[in-house]
Amino acid sequence: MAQNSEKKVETAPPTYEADDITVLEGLEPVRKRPGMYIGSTGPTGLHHLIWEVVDNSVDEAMAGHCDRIDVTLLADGGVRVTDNGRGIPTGIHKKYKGKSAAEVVLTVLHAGGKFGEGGGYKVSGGLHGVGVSVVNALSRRLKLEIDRDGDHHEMEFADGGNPTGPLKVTGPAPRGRTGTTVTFWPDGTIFEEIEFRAQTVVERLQIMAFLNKGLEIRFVDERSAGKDAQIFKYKDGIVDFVRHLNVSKESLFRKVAYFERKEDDMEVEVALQWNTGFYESIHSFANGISTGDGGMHEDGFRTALTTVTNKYARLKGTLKEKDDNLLGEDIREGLTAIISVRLQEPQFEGQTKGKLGNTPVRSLVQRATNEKLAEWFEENPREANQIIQKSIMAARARVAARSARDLTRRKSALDGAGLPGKLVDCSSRDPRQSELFIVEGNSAGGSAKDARDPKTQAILPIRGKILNVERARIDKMLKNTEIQALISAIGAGLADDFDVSKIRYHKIIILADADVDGSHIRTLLLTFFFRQMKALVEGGFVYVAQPPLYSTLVGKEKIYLKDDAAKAAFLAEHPNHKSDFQRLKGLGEMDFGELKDTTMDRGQRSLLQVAVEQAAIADEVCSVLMGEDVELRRNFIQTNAKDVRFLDI
Ligand code: 0RA
Repeated sequence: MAQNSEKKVETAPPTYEADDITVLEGLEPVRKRPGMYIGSTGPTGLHHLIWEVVDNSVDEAMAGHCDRIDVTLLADGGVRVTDNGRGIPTGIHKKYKGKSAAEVVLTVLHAGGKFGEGGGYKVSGGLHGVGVSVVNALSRRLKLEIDRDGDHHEMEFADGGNPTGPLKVTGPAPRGRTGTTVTFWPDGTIFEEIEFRAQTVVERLQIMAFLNKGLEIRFVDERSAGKDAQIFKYKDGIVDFVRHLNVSKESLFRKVAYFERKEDDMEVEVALQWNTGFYESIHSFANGISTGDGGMHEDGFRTALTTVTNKYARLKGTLKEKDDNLLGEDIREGLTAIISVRLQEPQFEGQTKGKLGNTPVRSLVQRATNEKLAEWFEENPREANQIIQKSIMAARARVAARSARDLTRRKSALDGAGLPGKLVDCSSRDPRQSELFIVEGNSAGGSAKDARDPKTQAILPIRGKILNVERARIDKMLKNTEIQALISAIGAGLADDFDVSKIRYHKIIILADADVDGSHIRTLLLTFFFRQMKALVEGGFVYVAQPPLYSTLVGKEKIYLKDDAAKAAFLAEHPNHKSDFQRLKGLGEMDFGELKDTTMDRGQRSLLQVAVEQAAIADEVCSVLMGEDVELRRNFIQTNAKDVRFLDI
């Protein structure tokens, strides 16, 4: 801060000195405590800069003045966001004498929305909506371009928001064009790293396009050659979003239900459809910001969905007087829904600020759903009946699962520990030092048994392909012997009953081949953990190990290379390497020495080579598990990047 002021006073043109001090004071707190404004200085905070700038353009679109936004990751590390809105006002601002309104927007905290003229309500995200001045404060350079009133204006800022000169007209605007372009280069002294991740940006932009029907958002990554623009534009908004989420699933019927309701200072839009699967996938947003922990809007929706469905089922006689009501969870089985609300001052609560706290929203969504979904059921009796039939099946499975679970509990009480017969357990009873290797097939299990450290390493061989829990209800799952073995070996229950404090091992390691079959079994296991023992994944207890593809000798030492890329890298580093490369067979054919060297002995450096690319694993699971469910995928990749770890020494 003091340091900045000095630097600024030294370099700024004299006429700008006085003004600059105010500006510096204005943005100083942001540079001093970036976390307060953007959450963190890690990757999340870094990407926040883009969301902030794009949000401003989206606001302009929501006000009806803009229908196209271009986001470009530049080869030099900058980001350019262009819109075709009205352009930030360029006139001299009354309050800040001598400064253009545009300069004020870029240099004064929270100045962005202050110019919004009346008429309609201005909605802006809570965490976002801190203003583009925050982006300026955290950039080493920012360039502003405005096309307005036939002129092209430019202004630049350096080292955290210091103007390098006033806003200037540099030429005519392109034929009748209006709009704003903000290009910024994040400050490397503030952020831990300043490289943007294209996938993160793309997924977010796509969601923004879904939530703002008709808005065209284009993305280009100029950092890699030959990448075409990705264009997101959805005529039907969140209806398209629901279709997109269900694309890799089998939908129960073709139609997507949609309704909306506007009241003086808030509005809600809901789209929903069911698939033949068994999991619910409800995504909610407030002012375009994902509310991953739900909140008032979701509560209102869930309550009304349960009421409306039971009412309809009784009205039509599908549920008889003697029948119990369907539970919410029965009705939500296979449901994909988007709930998007807009309101004036959203309150984001909870630890991760992912929960909407505004109470009036609950009533709005509940009333809207009660009324409009009842209408939709009346207008679409065939679909309504399919939903109810599916809910009834879910209710039956729920009852069956309860007795199956009771049975499992009784059984394990009788069998003492109730451990599965094929588990080769370790002798330690301390979960913190115990590891469970889940190994595909009996022969691999045999080698693993010989290679292990019997004190801390347990082996559970499983038959080729376990049940795909994505396609099975819980009652069926509980009858499956491989699943039973997993549940009892891990020892902490299942689904709602899962208690992570009871797990018998703090490392649960999936050991499967690098081939297609191995990848399939790994995916099935990860799916099982993700769906039925989520706390295991979230707590970082799940690991993935994979044997390397190659070995070669360097002198007398055997070196293992994970894949073709590792082999190529090794050859590049050792151009004079003469020894042959051994292509290792699958786990089943590896002898215990090889297995020990590559996957199970933490004393050996080569252990590192079992790790496969994190992103590849995440993608593999995601594509099977979540299909195109971008939001879920993103969450999972984040969880996964942190929590599905790779054996490390
Ligand atoms: C304040 C007033 C007006 C437009 C904007 C701000 C505006 C800001 C941004 C930020 C990115 N793109 C933007 N586009 C517009 C409207 C002033 C008027 O013409 O009445």
